[in-house]
Amino acid sequence: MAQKLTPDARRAALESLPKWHDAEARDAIERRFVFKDFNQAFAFMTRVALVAEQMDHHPEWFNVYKTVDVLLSTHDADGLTERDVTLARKMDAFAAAFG
Ligand code: HBI
Repeated sequence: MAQKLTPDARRAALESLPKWHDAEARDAIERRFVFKDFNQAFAFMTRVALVAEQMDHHPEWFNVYKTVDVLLSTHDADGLTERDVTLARKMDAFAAAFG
């Protein structure tokens, strides 16, 4: 089972993920993605879904039209783990590719 990040590791992770921020009421990180339109937003979600399945690690997300709000946390660890950081990096890369 993935272990919760230590405070130092968590701080370093967030510094390496400048577009993400701490969630309010949970040991989690959040980011808002805004795309050109709904098609791009959903294409992004589809691409992420494939990786989430491969990783067996899934985002908590909310989509309205061209916006996708994402929260990442590890349910098994009830907090932020390396798996969340890895998925966040992959999501940033996919979003950058979508332009
Ligand atoms: N996704 N974010 C997240 N956190 C988990 O703990 C998690 C998951 N996807 C699948 C998963 N765990 C399974 O490994 C467990 O539910 C068995």
